[in-house]
Amino acid sequence: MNLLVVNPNTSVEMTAAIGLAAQKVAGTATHIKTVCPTFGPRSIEGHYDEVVAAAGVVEQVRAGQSWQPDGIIIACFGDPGLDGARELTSAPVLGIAEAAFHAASMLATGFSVVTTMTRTCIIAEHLVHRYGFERRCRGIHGTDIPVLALEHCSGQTFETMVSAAQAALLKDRSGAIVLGCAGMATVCQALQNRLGVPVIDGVAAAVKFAESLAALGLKTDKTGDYAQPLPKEYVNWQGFD
Ligand code: 5HY
Repeated sequence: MNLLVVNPNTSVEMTAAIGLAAQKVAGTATHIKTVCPTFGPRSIEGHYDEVVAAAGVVEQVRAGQSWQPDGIIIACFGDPGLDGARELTSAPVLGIAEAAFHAASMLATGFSVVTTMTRTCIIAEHLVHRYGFERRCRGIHGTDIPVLALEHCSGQTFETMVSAAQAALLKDRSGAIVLGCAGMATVCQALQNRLGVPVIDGVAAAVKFAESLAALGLKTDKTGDYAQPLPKEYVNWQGFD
């Protein structure tokens, strides 16, 4: 099967790292193609970045249709462009935050999110409510680690994540950690070894969930609000022809 992984930021290095993280867990019969938008922010660290990144996501989902993906993953913790992407295809489209929340909820009665810039915590909070995980997510914690600092995760950066996760587990009385950035995928296993609790990287979780949904022959509902976009003129945008 084919899985299209879209990194909504335009960091070539992070796109490659996300692709490796996806490939690492993919089944032998799964082909992974990892892309990023042709425009937009190098990293997504707030509402404005997300607006632009969402347009980049639908740009890449449209462009990726010729490859006939069996599943699509939006590899940014804000799940930007998720609903718009679901309108463009019948293949399952998974955001890494939604996938990670589901995985964590099957492993512990409560989980904590450890993310990057503190100002992005509100975005994760909105997603917790949007996806209905208020009873399971016990806390969302910023580390003020810039997203691009994760491209070369130093020992100090790693220890900052360990300390934040340890404090979250104690404060929230939670039993699992959700990583609040696709760029954290590379340190997921090392964190889990240090913390002694399940640590969920949304990229890996989304890949396995997408494989399962595709293997079950399950597709996105196209009878309601996820039906194909209505044909219309788009000014200075390729749009949906
Ligand atoms: C991400 N930003 O996963 C998010 C993390 C965040 O560029 N990739 C980004 O802080 O929202």
